[in-house]
Amino acid sequence: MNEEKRGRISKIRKNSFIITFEGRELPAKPKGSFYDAAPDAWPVVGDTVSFVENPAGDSVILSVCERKTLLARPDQAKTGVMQYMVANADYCFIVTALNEDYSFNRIARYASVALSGGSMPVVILTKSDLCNNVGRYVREAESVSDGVRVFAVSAKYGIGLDELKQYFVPGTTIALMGSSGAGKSTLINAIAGEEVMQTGEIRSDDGKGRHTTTHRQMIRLPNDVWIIDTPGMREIGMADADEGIDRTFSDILALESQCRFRNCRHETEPGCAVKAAIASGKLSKERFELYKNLGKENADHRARKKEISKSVKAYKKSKSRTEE
Ligand SMILES: Nc1nc2c(ncn2[C@@H]2O[C@H](COP(=O)(O)OP(=O)(O)OP(=O)(O)O)[C@@H](O)[C@H]2O)c(=O)[nH]1
Ligand SMILES: [Mg+2]
Repeated sequence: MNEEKRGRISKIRKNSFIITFEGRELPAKPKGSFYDAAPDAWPVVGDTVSFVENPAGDSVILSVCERKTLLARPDQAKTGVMQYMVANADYCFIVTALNEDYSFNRIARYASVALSGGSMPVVILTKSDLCNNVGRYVREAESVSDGVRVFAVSAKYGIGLDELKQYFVPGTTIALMGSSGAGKSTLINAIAGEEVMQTGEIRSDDGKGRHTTTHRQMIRLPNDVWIIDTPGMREIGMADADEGIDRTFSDILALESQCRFRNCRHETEPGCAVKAAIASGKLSKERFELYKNLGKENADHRARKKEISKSVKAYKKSKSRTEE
């Protein structure tokens, strides 16, 4: 009866967790010791957990099994705290619509976050039926990084979906991320062949979505592929993303290693391989600026986190003195 079982977290609402286990959905709560654990130790959607089933109420989550990947972003209030989004996603589908939603900058951000967390980024340009210049956008999105593949699809008309089949290998987990209204849930319905997710109209004035999906949710398709739908994100900041930024912009890193001076800032130094690449058209100035900006944002977050933890320590010290 009290045997330990293993299932996957498919949904979280406030502090109420749902475990998917042998086709059933079990409500569950983490055991008490989680309250003393680090924030990233808490279960997130996609996690495999060990638990004890309680047929009469909440099952008890005992531990989170080792994660293959973990996607995180800084919280929007910029308090230095990380928000852990999904675990064990082999692929992160970066969903961007081919309308006002399309943004080269945002694709690079998502790619950096995916690579930092260990997931393979795949760019999905949706609503190809609304765009008469699809090839241009595909090529531009491909230039974000050597590390990303790009597909243009129309979930509405079923165009381009066959090419995604290569990712639907049994046991694979795919998380979809992007802005509200980009078409994540519609794409999942098209992949699933039935309406498994709720979808919503975008606003007619600015093309933005209405945040139809409000919680992360994982479903298992009959072909044993796990799909995670996520709520649209307004922004995706850079934090703890050094590795992902380096991998997204690995060509720039390679150029930097060829500069004459090791500490070259790529400004006025002679023998600068980055500037030479920009001058010859091998590297676009915009992409280099983006690389610098994301790196700076990432470094600023680290500095802020340090500052916050210093003030928390100082506060705790002064508090313990007054209590003595
Ligand atoms: N023309 C066209 N419209 C699409 C396509 N895919 C999605 N849409 C429409 O875009 C709107 C938003 O789609 P959703 O799937 O709800 O978007 P979402 O990314 O899940 O949005 P949130 O849940 O708010 O994050 C809906 O009206 C869809 O019908 C497409 O391929 N072509
Ligand atoms: Mg949705």
